[in-house]
Amino acid sequence: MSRQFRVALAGNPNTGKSTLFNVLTGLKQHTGNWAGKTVELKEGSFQYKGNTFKLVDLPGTYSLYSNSLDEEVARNYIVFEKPDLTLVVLDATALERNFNLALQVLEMTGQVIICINLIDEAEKMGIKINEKILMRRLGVPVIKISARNKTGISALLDAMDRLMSGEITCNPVPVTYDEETEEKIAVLIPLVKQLRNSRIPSRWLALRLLDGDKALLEEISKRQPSEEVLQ
Ligand SMILES: Nc1nc2c(ncn2[C@@H]2O[C@H](COP(=O)(O)OP(=O)(O)O)[C@@H](O)[C@H]2O)c(=O)[nH]1
Ligand SMILES: [Mg+2]
Repeated sequence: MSRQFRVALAGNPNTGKSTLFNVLTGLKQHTGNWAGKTVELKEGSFQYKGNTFKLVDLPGTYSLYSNSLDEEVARNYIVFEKPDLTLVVLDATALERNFNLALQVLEMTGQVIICINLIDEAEKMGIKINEKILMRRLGVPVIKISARNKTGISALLDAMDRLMSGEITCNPVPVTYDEETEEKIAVLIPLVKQLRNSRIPSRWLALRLLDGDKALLEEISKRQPSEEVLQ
């Protein structure tokens, strides 16, 4: 039976997200306004092995908190719209900086593939990336690609297909914080879980609460019936 999957593309600005989006979707794309806001999200789709993959190119951001409308739109999409899969596109020449966003996404959803893009540039600079070690340490597939040169795309499509069919699974390794933070997280998680209908990842929400993310609380209030609003 033919299935349909929603795939979000996340990453820092200039990591080649739109280039990858275009490679995957070709001409089948349109721009939609997101939830009445001014941020435009490009949407497109493609078929692979009989299944349809609907892609959304999220705004490029350095983090996914509530610092800007772009960050809120990208974060809301991942947490509330729950795509079946999120592709995190990283710049191979600036991995350390890029991993910040990757780790944030991994706290929000376990259904992730890491695409290390601009691998051609990294190779020119003599940067060697061992994706097998990264895969083991992160617990999700890591694929090296060059969106511009269209290399690694078939490996990426194969990973997407195998993840969606359940042939492979993600087991993201959680980031461990200092003892004090971990104790607070442990107190908050059971409370956060009591929220009826809450499909928001509890550890992530606990962390956001500890960070005092008021904009997120407002978003949750907007999206949940009044009696479930966090006090
Ligand atoms: N060398 C190289 N350049 C790339 C690659 N992918 C994208 N680019 C270039 O990087 C720049 C930013 O790409 P874009 O797709 O707009 O990035 P976005 O901001 O993440 O959407 C453009 O000039 C692309 O042509 C790649 O794999 N290799
Ligand atoms: Mg772009």
